[in-house]
Amino acid sequence: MKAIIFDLDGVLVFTDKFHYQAWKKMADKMGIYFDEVINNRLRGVSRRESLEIILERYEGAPLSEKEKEDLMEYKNDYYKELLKTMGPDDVTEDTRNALKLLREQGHKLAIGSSSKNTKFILKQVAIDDMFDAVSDGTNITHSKPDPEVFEKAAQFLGESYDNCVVVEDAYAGIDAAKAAGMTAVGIGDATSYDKCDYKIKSLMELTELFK
Ligand code: B16
Ligand code: MG
Repeated sequence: MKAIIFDLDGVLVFTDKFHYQAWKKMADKMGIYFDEVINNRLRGVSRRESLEIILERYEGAPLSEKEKEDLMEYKNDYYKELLKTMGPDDVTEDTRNALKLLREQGHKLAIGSSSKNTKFILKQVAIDDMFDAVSDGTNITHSKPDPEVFEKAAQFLGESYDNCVVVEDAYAGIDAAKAAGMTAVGIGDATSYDKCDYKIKSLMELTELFK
């Protein structure tokens, strides 16, 4: 039996549009140009690194550490307001059924997400009881492509890295999985990345791949 570690945003739920709206609000306040192309570069990247990417377009006086903290808080407060509009319907039937079936097949399931809002999101969409472990932005010091978030997930599960499968939508997440010596399954955007061991269109395919 395998331990299957799921990335959250872009795999189980789709919060891209909320990240975009919240970063856009912050960028507009600061007079910084921001668009969906820049937003795509933030996928799987930590909040702090996301801010630095957005600030590449900032032309004002240098910002202090405190000002940067305030900007991240401003963004996250609005992002959390948007997350409150999510509910159980924001997880597809396919995803719900796949998680249920994988558990019935005897696999251990975990989350490996860069997001510090992971537990809040899992509760909002009512899948918080489907996982044996949650490793997220609150328990790591290095974000993807560093393997730490997935290594911690494996440690929480008590599994060896080579028995773990990671399901990811971001190139940085596939790199992180391979750096940990895990099997990397790409979905969504990551299916165009040649480092994936497997590429899937739907999570239900996992129940066949790892029967
Ligand atoms: P937060 P994942 C990532 O989640 C998102 O893809 C990325 O866009 C975001 O910046 C990051 O979480 C941090 O999120 O601000 O909520 O801590 O794809 O690793 O599940
Ligand atoms: Mg993701």
